[in-house]
Amino acid sequence: MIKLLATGDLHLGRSSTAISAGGVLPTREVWNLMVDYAIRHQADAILLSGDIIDRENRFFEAVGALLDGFDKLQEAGIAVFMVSGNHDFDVLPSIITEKHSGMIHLLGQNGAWEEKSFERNNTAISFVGWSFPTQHVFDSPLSDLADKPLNAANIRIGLLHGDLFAASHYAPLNISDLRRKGVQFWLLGHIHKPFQNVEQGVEIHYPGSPQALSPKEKDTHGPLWLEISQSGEIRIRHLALSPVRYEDLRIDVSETENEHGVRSLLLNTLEDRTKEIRAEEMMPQQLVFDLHVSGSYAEPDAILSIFGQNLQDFDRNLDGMAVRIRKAHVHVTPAIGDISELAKQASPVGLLADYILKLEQNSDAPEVVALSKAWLKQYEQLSTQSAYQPLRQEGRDRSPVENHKELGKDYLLDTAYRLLGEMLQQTREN
Ligand SMILES: [Mn+2]
Repeated sequence: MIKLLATGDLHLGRSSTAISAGGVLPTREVWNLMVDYAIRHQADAILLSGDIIDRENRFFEAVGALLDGFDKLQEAGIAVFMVSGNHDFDVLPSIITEKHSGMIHLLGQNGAWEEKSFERNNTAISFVGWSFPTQHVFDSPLSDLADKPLNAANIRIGLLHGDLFAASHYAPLNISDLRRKGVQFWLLGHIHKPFQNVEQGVEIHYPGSPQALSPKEKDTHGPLWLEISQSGEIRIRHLALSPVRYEDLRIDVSETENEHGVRSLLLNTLEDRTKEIRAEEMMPQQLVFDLHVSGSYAEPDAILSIFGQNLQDFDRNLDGMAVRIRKAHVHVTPAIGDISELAKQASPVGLLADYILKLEQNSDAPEVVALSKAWLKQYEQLSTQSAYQPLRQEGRDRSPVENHKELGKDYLLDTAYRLLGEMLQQTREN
C-alpha cells in the first residue's frame, strides 16, 4: 500500500482573516500540521497542486516554513511531488535546492508534462504533472499530455493547477479531457472550495485550500489522505486539519417570547454547535461564526438592537479553541398573527396583507406583476451604474435575471411585512 497526503493552494505567506481579536494565523500553521501528520501516519509522499507560495505576500516567510518542512520530511523518508500554479510559477523552481534533490520533485517545469514512477511496499504508481510557466495560461495544458502512462500496469496520478469551472486565463480545464488521459486520480489546484467528481476509473479532486483563509471559505477544510492498495484500489479521506473554521449559524427567533429568550437561544445554539465541533476528531484552534437570524418577532427592532451590538467583543475560549462571532445578518419579520384573516379586512392593512399573500404564492395578479416589474427595472438601473463597473468586470455579478426575480420577491416581501408590522403597531397604539 502507498499512503499519500495531498493538497494545493497553501498560499504560504498569507494568514487567515477575521479571526479572534489580535490573533494572526499564517498558513504555515496548516503546513506544519500536515508535515507532522504525514510523519506520524507514515505517509510515503506529500502531493501539492500549486499556489503553494502566495504571490503577493512575504516570500521569505513562506520559504522558511517550506524548507523547514522539507527537511523534516526528508529525514522521515517522505517524498514530495508538486507542480506550480499562477501564484508561484516563478518562485517555486528557486526553492528546490541540491540538498533536497532526489526527494523533493517539481514536476513539469517550463510547461512541459513530466512523469515519474514511484514504488513503495510492492506497490507501483506514477505521478504526472505540469507546472505553470507564466502567470497566465489561456489554453488547456491537457492537449499536450499523452494519454498513455509510463507503465500501463501502474496507477497514474495527475497533478495540475487550473480552472475547471470557467474559461479563465488560469489554465481552463474540462472534465471530458481529464477523463481521457489514462489518469485514475487527478489532484487539482486553484479552486479553494473542496470539489470532487468521482466516476468509475477516474476521480477528479480539488482538495481546496487546506487552511480556510477567509469567511468566504466556510466549513471544513484540509488535505486529502489517500491509500492506494497493491491491486490499484484508491481510498480517500478528507482530513479537517484546518486550524481555522468559518461557519454559518442559523437562529430562528419565532418561538421566543422576549429579549431574554432571544439571548439565551443565541447562547445555547452557540454552545451546542461549539461542543459538536470540539468533539470532532480534529478540532480547529479558531472557530468563527456568521449568524443568520430569522423568523418572526413582535418587534423586529428589538432583535436588531441585540445583534447590532459589538458582536466581535464576544470572546470565548473552550479548551484551546477560540470562538468568535464575526457578524450577524438579521432578517426578522414582525409577528403579525394570521395573515389570511387580516387579508379579509376592508382597510389598508387588509389590502397589504392580501398583496403579501399573492406575492408569496407567486400570483400573476396585475398589482403583483406591476410591482415586481418596477423593482426589477430599478434594480437593473442601479446595477448598471458605472460605480459598480469594477465588480462586474471581476465577474461577481453574473447572476441570471431569474435570480434577480427571486431577489426582488425577497425585497418586496421584506418591505411589505415591515410595513404591515408598523401599521399594526400603530393601530394597537391608537
Ligand atoms: Mn491559482
